[in-house]
Amino acid sequence: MGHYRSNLRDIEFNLFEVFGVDRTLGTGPFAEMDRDTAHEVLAELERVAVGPIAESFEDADRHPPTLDPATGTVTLPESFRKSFAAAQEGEWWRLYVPPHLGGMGAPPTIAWAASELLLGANPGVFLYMAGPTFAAILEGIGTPWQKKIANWAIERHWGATMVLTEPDAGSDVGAGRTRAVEQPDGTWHIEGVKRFITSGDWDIPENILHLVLARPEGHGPGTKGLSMFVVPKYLPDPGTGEPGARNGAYVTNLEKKMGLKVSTTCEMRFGEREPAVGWLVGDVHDGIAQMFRVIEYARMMVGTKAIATLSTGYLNALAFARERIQGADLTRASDKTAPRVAIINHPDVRRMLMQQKAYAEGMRALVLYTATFQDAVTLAAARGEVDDNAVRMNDLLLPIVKGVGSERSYELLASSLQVLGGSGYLQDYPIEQYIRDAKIDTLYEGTTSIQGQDLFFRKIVRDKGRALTTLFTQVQEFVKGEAGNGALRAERESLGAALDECQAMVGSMVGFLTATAQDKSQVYRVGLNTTRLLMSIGDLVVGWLLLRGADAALRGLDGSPSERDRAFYEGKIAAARWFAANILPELRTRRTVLEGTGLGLMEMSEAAF
Ligand code: ST9
Ligand code: FAD
Repeated sequence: MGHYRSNLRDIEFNLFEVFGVDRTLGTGPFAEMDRDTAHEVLAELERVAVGPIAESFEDADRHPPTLDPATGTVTLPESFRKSFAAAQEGEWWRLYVPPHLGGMGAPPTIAWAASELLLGANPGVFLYMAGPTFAAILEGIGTPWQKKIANWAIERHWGATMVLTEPDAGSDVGAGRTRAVEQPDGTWHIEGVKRFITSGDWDIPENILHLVLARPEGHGPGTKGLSMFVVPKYLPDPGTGEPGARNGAYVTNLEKKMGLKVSTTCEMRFGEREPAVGWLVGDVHDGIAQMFRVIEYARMMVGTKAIATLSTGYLNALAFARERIQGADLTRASDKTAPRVAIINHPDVRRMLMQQKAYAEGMRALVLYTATFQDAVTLAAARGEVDDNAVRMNDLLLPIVKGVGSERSYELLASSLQVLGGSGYLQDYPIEQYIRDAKIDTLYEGTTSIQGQDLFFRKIVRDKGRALTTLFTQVQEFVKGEAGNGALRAERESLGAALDECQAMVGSMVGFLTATAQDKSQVYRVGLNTTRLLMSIGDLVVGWLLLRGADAALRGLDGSPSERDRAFYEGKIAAARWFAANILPELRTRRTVLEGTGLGLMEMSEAAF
């Protein structure tokens, strides 16, 4: 058995039994993918993910890629090349591009469900698969020439990168200093140093498209002064797309990292050896908004990656807990002759396992719930309309998927390891690597601080609370409804109380913000609480989605489920009940802490730290 333990049963439970995604499968833009096809795709992908895609997970960590500084060429480990080839052979990239670019016509819900399998098995493989997705974005917003480049990128399997970060511009992208100089022929020369660029170079694709933020000469400061350029590694032949002359975008260093080692993190220098020729995307100076189209996919991907890792961490811990015999049952602890039991029988091990199960499954539901709004956006676009509500809901949920998904997964992977005792600390098991590989998820694509600020300032305040009200109204309707037919009454009450706490937290924070009209320092009271609010709304939504799952599971039990399904449904109900009883009440304390926030921490001198 390889390291990856998938949970397709729970993925499909959410898709079909909770969210009813099959209602739109096989129709409109998803005509090519009916429910049976979706099931076949996911089942086949699961087989390959657990098999050849997962195969190199450990070896590629122990034998990471290498850089030849003379040529700027990165060589990937042989084992990983095989995993990547398995993903390419299945042409899984077709899940991520629209039909007119060769896509399968999969709705985002199915695409993200598939992504969980790839990301859980071998996240590096998925990261190197960004080419078609990024090219499809370029095809949507580029000039006719750039659309041509995008089509070549898809047909010829080029790689792609997103290039924002610089030594002095991380969270503060607007501090970027990389310059863009317009040339008489309409191209641009990019000059500067970027760092931490994922997949900056690798030796499989014939070409790599870099989507680069740079500041045209004379443009203003901050993010609004940045423009986006497409800068290929090799300049393509204008007729055929065949890679021609080497362009001046080189990898000059590979970072040595804590984890996710097979995914290269590169320093890139533009315009030092040869000019780095680029084209202004769409011929418009709208770089940050254009780049956010890419960032939105990538933030969803990062949250999904983290949650996929927690899920396999939990399932590995569960398998261990069923096998490992240690100690007597607590009821017979004083009886030295009592039989020794598997550790899954110990209450504290059950507590750890249930916490992992509830969050892994609740956050999986969060990813797929978010994707239902992406489905709605796609369906509306096919009708030539904009589904404003779905756009707002997707925007609201993205920082929760990314911020909460990554923080909780990293935190709870420590619990997965803990279940294994000392064995978990060894490289004989995959969990120490899961922890190392998942830490990055709280950092890149905007740290958790950035996600918390994005949620409050942009997705709540700037949105005038519209999407949040829609979300809270849905939760409230569930609380007041008949879900579970009496069986979930206490849990719905607990959810109702948690909703009240979240509403009060948002109200207090809006109050702090309003008070800045008299006293600017009041904004610190907001800043001291944005992460708390992010995590709290995350818990509320996870609790609600788990209860929706429990409601669906109760319906499943009403039929005549197989023995396996009966246990599955009982597990769904137990997880939702546990979360409502053990996690949701914590929101009361968080609200009290939030309301009592003073300015002491900000007034304290730096020296006193
Ligand atoms: C990185 C890459 O870390 C890591 C991994 C790479 C993986 C690549 C592979 C991915 C594969 C994906 C495949 C998926 C396929 C699956 C498909 C399945 C269907 N939303 O607030 P302001 C815009 S890369 C939208 O004033 P500041 C907006 O245009 C590095 N737009 O910000 C706005 O203008 P306006 C990642 C947003 O103070 C403008 O920005 N680095 C949003 O100037 C200015 O906004 C980071 O993420 C949003 N949420 O700048 C940086 N927010 O207001 C993190 C802003 O007029 N730092 N805009 O609309 C930040 O995000 C900062 O808050 C900041 C601040 C830079 C935005
Ligand atoms: P900083 O911005 O210096 O942050 C340091 C700390 O300060 C963090 O805790 C942060 O939350 C906090 N902080 C900073 N500003 C604020 C604020 N205003 N309010 C509150 N707290 C704040 N970038 C790319 O462009 N392309 C890539 O492909 C890419 N891949 C990456 C791969 C890896 C492995 C890594 C490590 C990074 C990658 N990045 C990439 C860069 C990544 O997006 C940045 O590291 C990230 O945005 C944070 O920037 P920073 O590291 O400079 O940290």
